[in-house]
Amino acid sequence: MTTSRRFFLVLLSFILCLVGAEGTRAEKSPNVLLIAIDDLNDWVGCLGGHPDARTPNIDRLAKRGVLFTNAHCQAPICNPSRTSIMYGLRPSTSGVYMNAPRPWTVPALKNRVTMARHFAANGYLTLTTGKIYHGSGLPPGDFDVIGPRPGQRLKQDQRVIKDLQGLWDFGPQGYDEGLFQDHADASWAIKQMKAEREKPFFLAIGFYRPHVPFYSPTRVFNELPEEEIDLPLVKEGDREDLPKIVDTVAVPPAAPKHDWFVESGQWKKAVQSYLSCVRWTDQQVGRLLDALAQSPHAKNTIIVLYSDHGFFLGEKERWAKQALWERATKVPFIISAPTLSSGTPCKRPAELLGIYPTLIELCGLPKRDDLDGRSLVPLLKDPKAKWERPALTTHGKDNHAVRTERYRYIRYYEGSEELYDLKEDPNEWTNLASKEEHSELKKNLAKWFPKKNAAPAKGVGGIRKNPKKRVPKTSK
Ligand SMILES: [Ca+2]
Ligand SMILES: [Ca+2]
Repeated sequence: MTTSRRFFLVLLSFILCLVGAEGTRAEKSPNVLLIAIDDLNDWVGCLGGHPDARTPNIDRLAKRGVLFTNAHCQAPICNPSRTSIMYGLRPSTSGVYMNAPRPWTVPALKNRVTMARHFAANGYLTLTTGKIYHGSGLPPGDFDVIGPRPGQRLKQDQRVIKDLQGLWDFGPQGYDEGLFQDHADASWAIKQMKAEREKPFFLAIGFYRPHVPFYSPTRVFNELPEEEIDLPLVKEGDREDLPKIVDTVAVPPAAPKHDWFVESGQWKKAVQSYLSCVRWTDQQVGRLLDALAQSPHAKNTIIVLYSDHGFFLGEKERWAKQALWERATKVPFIISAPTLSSGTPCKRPAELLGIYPTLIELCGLPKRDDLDGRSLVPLLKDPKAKWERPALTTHGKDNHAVRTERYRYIRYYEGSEELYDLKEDPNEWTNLASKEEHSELKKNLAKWFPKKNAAPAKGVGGIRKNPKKRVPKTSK
């Protein structure tokens, strides 16, 4: 063999070796970065829910992925929404409707395979920090690596509003930014993402803000001056066309009454504090995105960002969540998949329940036939694809809202109804349910309500002992 021929063969084998290594890397399943945000409504820049929302990082993720502009939670309160996302089941299937019980204590759910467990069983390293399920608890067997497990409140926190109790408080906090829980959780997640790993990762991080207390660092708080903040729109007499049942079904037990915010002069400061928390959380999202971009996993990681449900700050003269109206059900929801992302927003109704089957499809995991949701991959490929399914939200047994591209139809367990035309009435001020001309529309929308409504599940955990103690006195 001549020297040149030998050199050629050595070179060829070197090239083949490189191609082989590249091939192996390309075949490695994509990583997943799941970013959950707590109680964030549509007050983010890319959804336009509030003119003073400043979320450049969530907005840049929206541009490189698919932003679902009509996405809704399956339950407008933490525990059932997160249960629905992670177990892939509607509340009407699981029977988990409220903040009790924890799903992993429910005998009927014991053999259900959660999203994290399905990834763990199929070659993934599963990691988590912050609030993925409700509270700090986790189902046994979901995660291989578990980061900080904090609560909503830190010992450094200083109470701001003297009238309020429990988690309800808002305003700036002066301690070091690195001590804020969401900052610390992001730092932990960043460290995990930087590591070179044999297995692909499924990393779930849950930010606590803007959940109450609305505490953000003084620096962030001062960037949104109170005098520049717009209050959300409230129509006088808006509640007059609501069915009576909403006064029992759609009342968050721990939230102060709207009258208190108005009469105490604290409404604007509460809105400012919430927006500051949104901005602060967005900055933590930005840190994650930057770290991922600089990591070895930049080109092979799917990012899913969502909030567990929305939040009222005075609209309909009410506060917090636990209602079947738009501001409580609509959430930011973005999926950025390196091979699919288009940057075109999707207006089709999307359910958070779809995350589990979507990730199964994107990551090539074994399909499951025991999930309630549908994969959103067709909409990731073509955000304008035909999509007939509405988004369904359930609050308590047999109270449901169906949201299509245009309408919201709510029906409560005792039969009372609400119907809104969001195209003409984006604030849901005019309840059209009693109009005869809409009876056919209501009949068609009602077909989407679940046929079976499971009895409330029995299990352990999550019951607040004295919710009434947290409500400040009001004039009523
Ligand atoms: Ca929540
Ligand atoms: Ca009304």
